[in-house]
Amino acid sequence: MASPSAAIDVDLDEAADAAPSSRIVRGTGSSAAPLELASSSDDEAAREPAPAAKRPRVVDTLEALMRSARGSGRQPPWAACVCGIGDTSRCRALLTRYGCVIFRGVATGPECVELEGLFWDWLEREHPSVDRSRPATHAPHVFEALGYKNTGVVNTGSIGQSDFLWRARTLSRMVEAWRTVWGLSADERLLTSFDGAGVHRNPCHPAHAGRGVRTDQKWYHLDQGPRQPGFVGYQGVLTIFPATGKTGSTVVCPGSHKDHAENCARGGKQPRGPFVRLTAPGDAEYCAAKAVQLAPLGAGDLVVWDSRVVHCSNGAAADLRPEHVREARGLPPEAPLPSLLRLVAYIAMMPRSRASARQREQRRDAVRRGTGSGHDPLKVRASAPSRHYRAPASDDPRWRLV
Ligand SMILES: O=C(O)CCC(=O)C(=O)O
Repeated sequence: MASPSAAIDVDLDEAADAAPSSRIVRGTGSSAAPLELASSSDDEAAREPAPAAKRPRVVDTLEALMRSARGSGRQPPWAACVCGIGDTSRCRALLTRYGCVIFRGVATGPECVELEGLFWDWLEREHPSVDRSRPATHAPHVFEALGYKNTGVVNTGSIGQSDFLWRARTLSRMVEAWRTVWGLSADERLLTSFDGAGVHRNPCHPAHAGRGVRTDQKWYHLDQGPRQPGFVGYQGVLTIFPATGKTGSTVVCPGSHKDHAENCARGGKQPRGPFVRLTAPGDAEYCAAKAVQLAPLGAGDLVVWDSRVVHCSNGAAADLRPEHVREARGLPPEAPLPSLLRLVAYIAMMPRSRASARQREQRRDAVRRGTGSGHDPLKVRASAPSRHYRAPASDDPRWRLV
């Protein structure tokens, strides 16, 4: 098994990567510091490390972070795996090393505002008792029926074919980011998952306080089981609101893709399907030693990880206070609190050439009928479609990703 620190042995300009979201340079990839991997036999993209005296090494900082986080019950924020869109060699190096990568500003600020509006359009149509401007209507009986109440994952009401998800998938920088992940040329086509969304309400909001809206943390898992050894694909999360260590974010164990077989088997686990919970003896220790929150993230940042990476999401910290929320969202001290703390779109793409003719037809059928998929674009699901669902017109751009 790789030691926790071995997976983090990289020299980066941390100031750029760990910058609060308000200071993150958008859209240019310029916050991606040069990647200087320490030489190691399993790093195809390894380069010579920089002289040790020139810069602090992230391995030291990360070990210090993990030490200081120990006992806090919360994974330390870490965002050193930033890559610019189009930088395929850095992306390959980060994915090889950590199994995860962050693209900043895949959606612009106005696009995030539009995406949030599309989410509310979907929610108000599916649940007419909800009014986006009246947080008292964002009630437990509605939100708990959207999918998994413990994690905030939404998978009902044809969300996977909603305008919200499709707008996010068809953003030009989204497609370019996924091209970067796969190292595709401009003429190679991608296809997308029909996955859902994640939504967390704000436990500090007066309408939600005391109503048990805080979602779980440490639900460590894999979405790729032992029957699929080796590389299969990637998963992704587009965050619509800025995220900090306090508000909650995606949690990953960097480098854990290298331990996939052990993670599937540790403690006598015998998982049958792709979903593997890390709750067996020894799992908690493994995750505690390695897990970080990918934070801070700005609105519109995309996180992508290898499906063999152990991951989960974090709900709000137990000590989250209104000022933490306002600070994360760039709101003045007297501003009303937002009802939602987190809104994310799950998006996984892969080269179209990986789908068989039969899988492509199943995917077209899913779009016609309004059914979705999980993280794997090749496995459509026979979920009940929304009665409000209407298939897109034959010239709709979304068909290009089907
Ligand atoms: O919401 C997240 O950041 C992660 C969600 C997740 O773990 C999953 O959908 O498998």
